[in-house]
Amino acid sequence: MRAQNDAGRRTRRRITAGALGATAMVVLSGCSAEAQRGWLPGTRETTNHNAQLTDLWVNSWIAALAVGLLAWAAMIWCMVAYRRRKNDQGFPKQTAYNVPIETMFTVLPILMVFTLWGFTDRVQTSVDTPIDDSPLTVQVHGKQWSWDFSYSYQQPNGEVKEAHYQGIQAQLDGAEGVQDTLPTLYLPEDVPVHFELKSRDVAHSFWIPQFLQKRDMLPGKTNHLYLTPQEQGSFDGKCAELCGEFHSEMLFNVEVVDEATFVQKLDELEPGLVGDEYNRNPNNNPDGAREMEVDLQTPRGGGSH
Ligand SMILES: [Cu+2]
Repeated sequence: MRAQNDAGRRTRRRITAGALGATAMVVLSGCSAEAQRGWLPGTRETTNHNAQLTDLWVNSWIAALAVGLLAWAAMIWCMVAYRRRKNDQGFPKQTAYNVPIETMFTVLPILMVFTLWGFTDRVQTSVDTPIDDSPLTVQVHGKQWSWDFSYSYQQPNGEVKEAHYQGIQAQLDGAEGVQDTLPTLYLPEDVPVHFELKSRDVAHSFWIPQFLQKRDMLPGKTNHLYLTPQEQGSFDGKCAELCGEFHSEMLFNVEVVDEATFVQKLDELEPGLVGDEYNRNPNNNPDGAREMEVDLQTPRGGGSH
């Protein structure tokens, strides 16, 4: 009788293990390219950072799933193995505490959090390492509710080209072709870009979803992003910080083009740069205010002299 029970249990265990293994295979191998990059937008090659950001994302999910499967299996096993059986009476054996198990429950999660933190820190440090010699610096000003782009590009022949574009608010009226009227950020393929991110008024956030990076734009502060676009094409950009009534219309286009086309586009833009002189709150920008001869003591809209 006992031998029969043992054999049955072993078979059941083998079936369970097989089913779990098959599920894991299907989930982990990923049925499609989308699944393999964790349904993130873009591809591994869109910028020089996409591959490592995708790997961090996908591997974190695999680790979470593995921990989840272990925890769920342990829970279900407890429920089944220690269920109340027919003819059971009273309470099961009551235990107050178990120091080794409770130590494990404390130490394991701490280890897991630090492991996750370690991998995140490594990728973050690599992605955010400043690059001082980018041939292209793009100063981006966020403003309610559009974008200013100022390009400073040192061409391979050493000549520096400066050009800018000042956006006006998009009018999303549902008509076709509105996207073409949005401000367009041009970037050359395979050229490292240094973005200087600023705000003219309130907190905004610079986000090109397919580039997998997003960064705050705060009044009175400059934030930085360093990346190299590696694939030509059109991408969507948007503000990712609720910044007022028309936040949802604070959109832009991104065109990654070859170097020659990029230089040609710069020639079509307004020459020179636009700086902080157009910031709405001159208190955050005393230099710009001085250039524009704004009196810092007088509130804007008020006072007369
Ligand atoms: Cu905004």
